[in-house]
Amino acid sequence: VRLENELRQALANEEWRLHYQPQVDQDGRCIGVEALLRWEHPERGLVTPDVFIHLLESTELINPVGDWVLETACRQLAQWARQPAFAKLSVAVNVSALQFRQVDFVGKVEAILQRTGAPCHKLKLEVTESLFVEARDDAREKMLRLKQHGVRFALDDYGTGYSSLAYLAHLPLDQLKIDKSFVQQVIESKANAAIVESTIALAKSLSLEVIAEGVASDAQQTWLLSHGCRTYQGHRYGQPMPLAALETQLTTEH
Ligand code: G
Ligand code: G
Ligand code: MN
Ligand code: NA
Repeated sequence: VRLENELRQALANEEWRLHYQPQVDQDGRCIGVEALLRWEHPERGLVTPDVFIHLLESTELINPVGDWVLETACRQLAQWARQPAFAKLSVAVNVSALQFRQVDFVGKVEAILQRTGAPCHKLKLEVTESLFVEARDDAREKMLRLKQHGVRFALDDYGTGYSSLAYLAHLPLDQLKIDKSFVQQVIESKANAAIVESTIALAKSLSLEVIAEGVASDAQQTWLLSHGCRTYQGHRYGQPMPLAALETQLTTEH
């Protein structure tokens, strides 16, 4: 209960932060980032989402906090669009199913895009399979409305949920994100290698982009590249980090 009350105060106290994790191409060039929510607690320090996301969801605080995340990410996107060194970056934002199911979700995103002036085609929304368990047609309709502006969609944590090939074909997705639990064992485990391989093939046959998450070593990248996956995210390229650290990394890399 104490944590819940503190979460209720966190927005007013300006304790939310976004960290950014690089997403790179096969040459290691950063092509985008994933925005990841952090809570800067006055006593606990920096708190990661595994501690609080489920509480945000069960209290519906996920909606105002999710609005803050989208607004902050889009403001950053608009700012990067004006700087040649960062203009090509896309920003991926996690959207929980509850947030997506708000009646006015599409209108909210449209208003944020307009207010911030963010380039719509650089915004990628990461959704999970849980979104499609119920109200799949509603989800599809909302996605199509946002896609008219150029907003893109990634399916996060692919393979860990209620994967059904039916919804993959039915939904207007742009990218599959192979979950880190498979990628981390891709060298050691034949089963995980088979899952990753078939996911890459599936993405290709559905004309979806594919990104591997949780890439931690050169050997994993080499394996992924040789199996046709050319976009990566993981500690090999950088942890989630504050804005200043990301900008420093990107400007000193080349
Ligand atoms: O950054 P970290 O790996 O600790 O994040 C753990 C999980 O928390 C992520 O996989 C993601 O699903 C979730 N998460 C991170 N940031 C956000 C956010 O802004 N909104 C939502 N809904 N989930 C997030
Ligand atoms: O939204 P999603 O669950 O995909 O968020 C990605 C999470 O994975 C973030 O919490 C991030 O901190 C974590 N992560 C990113 N790269 C790596 C990695 O290389 N190894 C591990 N263990 N975790 C990672
Ligand atoms: Mn994600
Ligand atoms: Na994931």
